[in-house]
Amino acid sequence: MPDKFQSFIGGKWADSETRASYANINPADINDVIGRFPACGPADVERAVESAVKGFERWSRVPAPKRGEVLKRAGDLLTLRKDEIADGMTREMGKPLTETRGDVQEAIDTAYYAASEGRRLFSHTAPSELRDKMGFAIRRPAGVFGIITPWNFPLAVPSWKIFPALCCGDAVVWKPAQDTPWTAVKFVEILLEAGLPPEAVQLVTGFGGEAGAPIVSHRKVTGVSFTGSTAVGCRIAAVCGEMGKPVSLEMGGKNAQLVMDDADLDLAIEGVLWGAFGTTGQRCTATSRLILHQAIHDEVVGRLTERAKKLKLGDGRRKGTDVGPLINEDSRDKVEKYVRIGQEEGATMATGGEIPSGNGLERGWFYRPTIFTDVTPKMRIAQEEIFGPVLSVIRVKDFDEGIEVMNGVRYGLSSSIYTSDVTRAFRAIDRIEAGITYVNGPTIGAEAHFPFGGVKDTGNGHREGGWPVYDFFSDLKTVYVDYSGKLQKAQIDT
Ligand code: UN1
Repeated sequence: MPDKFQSFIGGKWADSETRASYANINPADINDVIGRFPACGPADVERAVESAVKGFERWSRVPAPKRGEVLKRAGDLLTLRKDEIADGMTREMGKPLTETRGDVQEAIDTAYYAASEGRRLFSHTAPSELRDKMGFAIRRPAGVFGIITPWNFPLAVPSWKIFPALCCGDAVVWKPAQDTPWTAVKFVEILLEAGLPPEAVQLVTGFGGEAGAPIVSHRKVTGVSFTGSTAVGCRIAAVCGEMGKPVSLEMGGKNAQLVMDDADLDLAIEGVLWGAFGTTGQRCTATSRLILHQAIHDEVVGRLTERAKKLKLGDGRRKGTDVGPLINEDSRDKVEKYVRIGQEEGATMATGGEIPSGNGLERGWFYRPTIFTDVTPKMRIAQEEIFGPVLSVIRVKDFDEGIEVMNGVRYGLSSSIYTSDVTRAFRAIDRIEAGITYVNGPTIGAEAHFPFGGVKDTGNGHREGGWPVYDFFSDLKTVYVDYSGKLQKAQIDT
């Protein structure tokens, strides 16, 4: 019998009202069932939101520095349990242990950042235009937030949302991806152990249609923060738009690394291997296009292909594994579909393009790191997000064409340029249409205390990470105090 896990609703661990549950499976070995988790539905969401409203009343009255102390303890507990959580996270979503340890570390960093923000939560003040009058804005808790998160960073991405929300005094109703409920259970356990009032966090496991959608449309849910696909994000935004709710969206990417003729090629090759095939290419920041200056194109392709062939596929919990499996069958099918599309479009497959077997690989959703060359900018494999270990290489004649190709997609999350020319580097920073640009580093590796997010179809103007996210999760109240003892009229008593 597989282990049975529960959601956390109404201040206690609970099954779904309908008792429906689903199996959570190790993507590196589909015979390994991690456990059964509640498949929650609208009735569970109703209970969760009602309870979160009470949690908000209580938590929002705790002084912000004290809220920060709870988050500090959560960071300490994550630090103590880093290896255990990384191990379980790899088991449930596949990326190698070094990466899941990084995922936990990102949550720890975010916890400590949020903890210290409890003693700031700065806002604005400015001199009044009138005598004997003062004006300032104060930051206030905003309400109950719906948090909907993906499986590729099962702890880091939720922590980017949940810690700042809690720091601001909000309560959260969290629907984690159906593929990574185990990590979510661990996160909630830690929040409770750290001293969070139970009703301030609600964990609703299950599927988007049944468990996610009712959170988004619930009238007592103040706002929604979502990371996932552009298609789902836009549907969520439509509902929030109708209801006048704030919504923060972090969506698709088609990130490129541009390598110029003056680049350090060793560095550029290391960078693209990590950016394209780390997390099996399943990051919204993953490098899925490599734009090469024609002068170094053949050399980079030759050396990169050799290196990619040597990447070791396997169970992420086994030592020496470079690349884990895809998250599930649908994701691998999608990768296979795009590889076929690439071939039909006339791109050349330099390596990969197959499902591996042997050494137990047939038990998981593995796919060989794949590189397409002779890709032209309008091909679907150069335009659409694949979310897997597939890299499209595009040759350009110069810097201007490189930037044009880089910008010629609907997304704008991350980007990278390798060059030793400082002028080119700054021109690239200026001209690349993306929320993040790396110089001489791959497209992945965002740090917890910097703004994170994208332009164009990647986002809707909000940022996570760093300080901007605190704007999203709090309200501003502007206060005017007139101590003149008479009626003063702004704009009229000039
Ligand atoms: C994501 O893929 O959704 O910069 C987040 C990075 C990580 C976060 C990725 N720190 O690649």
